[in-house]
Amino acid sequence: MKFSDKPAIYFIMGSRNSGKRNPLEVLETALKGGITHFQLREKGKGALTGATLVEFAEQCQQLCGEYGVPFIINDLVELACQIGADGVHIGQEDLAAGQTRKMIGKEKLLGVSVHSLKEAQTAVKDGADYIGMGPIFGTTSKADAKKPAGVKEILLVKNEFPDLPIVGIGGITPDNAKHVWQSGVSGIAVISAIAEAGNIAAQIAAFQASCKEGAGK
Ligand code: 3NM
Repeated sequence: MKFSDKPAIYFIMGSRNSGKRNPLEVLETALKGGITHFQLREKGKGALTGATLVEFAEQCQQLCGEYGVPFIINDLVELACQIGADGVHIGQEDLAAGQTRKMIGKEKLLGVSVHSLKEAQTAVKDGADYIGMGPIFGTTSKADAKKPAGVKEILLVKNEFPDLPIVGIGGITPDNAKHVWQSGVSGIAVISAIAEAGNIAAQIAAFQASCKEGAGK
């Protein structure tokens, strides 16, 4: 599957990222609002496991299917294969990208988080369809996030792989997203600015507007 033809607003969420709100309701509102990708990232304390996780993943998958949005699973390659997700996203500490590609076959999207040009080169060699790069700004959504790195490394990767879709991540809000788009990314990946937004639809509209602003460079 190709990553995307249009600028991606890539929403990431686990069952615990939506505060007091029902995560499935948050997801459906975000889908209605116009997110282009959804990644289920079920990590950390209180993460669902076993049959409950499978059931939650299938509910997310069903919703994404209704809105024609690719459903991507973070890290849990076997779960993605078991339920037929559209893609898998892995980090540097997860199963190696080459091995993941072998497990998921050619059709599913493979995304890899990288932090340097060297890691990007390896991800491309191993068959990544797109890469995630971050954190661009400070984030509280990932316990082991590295120091904010801005867009410097994105520019290096973009220069070497002009056609490789790159998704920026980490602390992105409608106010700072313009700078991320200006670095040439194909998309922005967001947890808290959407999952915790008071008005999710308005927040996604603001992200869409930031893309148009950033496109002028
Ligand atoms: N990965 P928020 S930063 C899941 O740097 C994730 O690879 C990151 O959440 C990386 O939009 C991050 O709330 C958290 O900052 C992004």
